[in-house]
Amino acid sequence: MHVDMDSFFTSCEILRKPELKGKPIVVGADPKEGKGRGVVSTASYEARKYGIYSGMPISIAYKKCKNCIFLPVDYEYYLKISKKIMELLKSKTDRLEVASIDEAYLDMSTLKDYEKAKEVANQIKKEIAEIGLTCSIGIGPNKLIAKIASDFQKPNGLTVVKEEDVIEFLKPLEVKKIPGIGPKTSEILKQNGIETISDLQKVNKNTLREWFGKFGEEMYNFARGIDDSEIITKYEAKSFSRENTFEKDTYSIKIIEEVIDIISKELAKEIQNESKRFKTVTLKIRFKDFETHTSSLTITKFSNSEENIKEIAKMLLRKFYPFEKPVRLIGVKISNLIHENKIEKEKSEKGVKKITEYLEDEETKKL
Ligand code: TTP
Ligand code: MG
Repeated sequence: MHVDMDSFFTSCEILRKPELKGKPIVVGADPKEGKGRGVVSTASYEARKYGIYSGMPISIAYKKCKNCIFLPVDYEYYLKISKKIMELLKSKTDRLEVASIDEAYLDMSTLKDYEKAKEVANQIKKEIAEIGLTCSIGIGPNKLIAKIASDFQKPNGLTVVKEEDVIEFLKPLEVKKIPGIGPKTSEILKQNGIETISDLQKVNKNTLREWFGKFGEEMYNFARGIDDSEIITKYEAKSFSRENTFEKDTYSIKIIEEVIDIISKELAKEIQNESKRFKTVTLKIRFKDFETHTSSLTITKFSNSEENIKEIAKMLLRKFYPFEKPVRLIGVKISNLIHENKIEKEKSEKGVKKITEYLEDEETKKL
């Protein structure tokens, strides 16, 4: 199940100012009577009738509707309401993925059938209405279909697409309904005569791969409603990092390397606790005058070893040595992470023994 709030930012505004209900509202940058910079965050459904949509320059939105009510973004307030909604959704499932400030995926696979899921959806809609908001819900055999379905009858919609109806459901939809197909991709498809998902279903995999690389393959599957991505229940860190500001700015590589040793040990412990491995190490160096540089190195095998972090960070440090000015701060980040159980067997050595054998490109090899 995918739940997406309707015109979220403007609905939150109406919640605290009920007199705005039914009016064309635009939340975003200050239009400054048409001279404003920045964009529209969202428009109420009444404002959308004037052709105003998210991401549009605010100056154009102003031209389209001078009488619309323009409000600034109050992210903190929307986040507070979002948290309340997510709490409510959490009580309906063991597995909830908060996908953005106003949308979430709920695993309903323990329920007996689609009818039961529909009952839960109606209950969710009722409880959200009690808060004073509306949402649209999609139910399907996977995340992709649930998401497309939630968008199908917006606002305040509920759409159920069973496995056997997926292909027919997708056929008449425009290709841009597939997540990841934005204006650029849909333009390329259009130039090739592909406008609906039905058109897309007729293109073979190799052609899509030629046009769009790896995403082309995904597109081939998505056009058929195939998606095996899982619900991600907990926030997964994309990187781990630590930094240290020296008590006194220093020229001493010995002092800096000692800090790198400590940081590397902490990072290795952290990544090992989460059963993860990294491929990229980034060093950050800030000099006395706040001039800051970062430098990264990616190895070809995943590692979780303290020694590897140390070694790479120190190699990167050499790029800045001898220091032209005293060093104020040093930081190390490990990224490009993978969970251990997702690594193929032959790549699952604990660490990399000779780092130089695993450097990814010629430039880093020179190091
Ligand atoms: P969306 O769910 O994409 O849009 P929405 O909730 O306003 O409208 P809809 O009824 O079509 O779902 O985005 C949720 C919020 O995220 C939206 O209210 C404002 C914010 N947002 C931006 O700030 N910039 C953007 O470009 C988009 C798309 C959304
Ligand atoms: Mg929304």
